[in-house]
Amino acid sequence: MIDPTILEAENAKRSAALQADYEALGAQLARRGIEIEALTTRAMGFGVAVPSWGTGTGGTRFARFPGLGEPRHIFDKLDDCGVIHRLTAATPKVSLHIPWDKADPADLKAKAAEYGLGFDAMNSNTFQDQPGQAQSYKFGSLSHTDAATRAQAVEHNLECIEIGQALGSKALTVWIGDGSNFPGQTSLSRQFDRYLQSMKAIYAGLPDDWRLFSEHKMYEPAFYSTVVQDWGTSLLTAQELGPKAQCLVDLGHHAPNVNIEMIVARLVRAGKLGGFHFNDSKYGDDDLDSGTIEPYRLFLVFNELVELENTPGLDLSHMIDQSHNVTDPIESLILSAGEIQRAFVQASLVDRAALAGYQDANDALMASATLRAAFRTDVEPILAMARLRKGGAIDPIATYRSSGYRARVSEIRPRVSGAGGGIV
Ligand code: LRH
Ligand code: MN
Ligand code: MN
Repeated sequence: MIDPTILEAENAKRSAALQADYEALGAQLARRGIEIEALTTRAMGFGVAVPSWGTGTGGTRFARFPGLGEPRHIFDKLDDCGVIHRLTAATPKVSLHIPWDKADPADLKAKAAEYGLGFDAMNSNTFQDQPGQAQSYKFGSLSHTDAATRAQAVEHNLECIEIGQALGSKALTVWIGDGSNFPGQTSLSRQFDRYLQSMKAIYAGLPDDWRLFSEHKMYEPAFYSTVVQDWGTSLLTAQELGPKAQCLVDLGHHAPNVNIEMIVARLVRAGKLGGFHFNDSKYGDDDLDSGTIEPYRLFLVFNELVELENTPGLDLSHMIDQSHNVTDPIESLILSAGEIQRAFVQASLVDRAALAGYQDANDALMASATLRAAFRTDVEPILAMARLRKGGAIDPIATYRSSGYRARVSEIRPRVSGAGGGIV
């Protein structure tokens, strides 16, 4: 998919500069008592999953403007994920959405294996009706007033687990759009009881080595109330279900200015943080590229994760969940994987002993300065070196552009019209 001679040539153009930058950063970090090689090893061990649905142009509810070479189906999407991993060497897994990605699991596995890809959490979809579906989700799915509709939604989730088992996935993420648009439309308490009852039925079908992630979101598509609207409801759900149930934090699913890093710390404390959907946002669930709007917030999330990384039982699924409207989705996903990895490495170089000392001494100024010293450090040479050593690209976007991949696939994949189209 990416011609190795192009990759090598692109890396050759940049390797001398990288070596010089890496040595300079190494010397600078050494003066701060930090060993650069330890950070590079950590960067090399870091991975974040790509969402299959992120490889296509998402669109908004107003319009969709497809690009060239839009993936036609899951196998094209896996090709794109293979390219992203080849260049970043940081996206070893793909997260699938069912039924969007429904195909013979053996074929999916074989295709992923071509690129050395595995599968992260499966995502169910009971927020849309599918052709031929008996019951409609217009008024909800797992929390619907009608038992047959709830049963259909439970059955779909069980099917996602079954597909995921065949693929080697180990988790199911459940996000529902259930809620209400008007005060009084639904009983807030009875609706939640129905949701819990359905989730218990899904949990009962969960294999022993699987986890069930509940993903909260403040609003949208429901605009007055949402059943799983915040981390409190998500935690309540996970606690009521049992040890295999945990919470998934999508960074875009909160009110503006909510202190997400604090939610992260609380969920780890409760033993209930299961994973992330990384993206960035300015206003709502904008699904913008990670680290492009509030990079410091992303860093602060990773600061908590690194501080708590030795918490017994902590095993996080790092996943991206983005929608791309004006960029080539492959480029956006490459960029995001790098920004997420960057936040992880920056958080890894926080002087934790100094920070704890300043915190204990109530030295607010020096404590916050300690965090910012890490955040301000340009760790790009570490990220580039990690990619190079793993066979990836020093500059993945430039290498992707010179590979001609998009032009090549656009010859095979038919042009898609966005005319008249809204959100998928
Ligand atoms: C909901 C959500 C959830 C879905 C995905 C497509 O906004 O974040 O994770 O599965 O978007
Ligand atoms: Mn999400
Ligand atoms: Mn979302």
